[in-house]
Amino acid sequence: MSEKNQTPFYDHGDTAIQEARPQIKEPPMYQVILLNDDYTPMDFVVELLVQFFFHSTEKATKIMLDIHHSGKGVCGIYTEDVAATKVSLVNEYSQSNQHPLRCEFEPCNQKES
Ligand code: TYC
Repeated sequence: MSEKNQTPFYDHGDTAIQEARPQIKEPPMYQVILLNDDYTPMDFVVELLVQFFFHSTEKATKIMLDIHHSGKGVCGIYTEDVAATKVSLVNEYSQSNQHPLRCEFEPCNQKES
């Protein structure tokens, strides 16, 4: 573009400048869920909750028992890529130990069915 075509800007000291507000939004969050089954040993689930989700042994035991009684439970809440990575690592670890334990993730605002 040639400089001739551009309208010159003269500030006579009466120009009001409004700063744009930063367009920052919280990322959508996902909950990582463990499903109950009849075969995976309880202590394997507790150790997994400590190792992959950094819960204390006491909290991990509570989560494991909650899953055992209710069918599923939340291990932690993360951004999408962190949740997806945790799910892959946990499922690979369970499979490599020949346990049928299943881990999934879903958006936090998803309605319960
Ligand atoms: N129900 C299993 C048992 O009785 C224990 C268990 C708990 C398995 C939680 C999976 O996500 C799970 N050995």
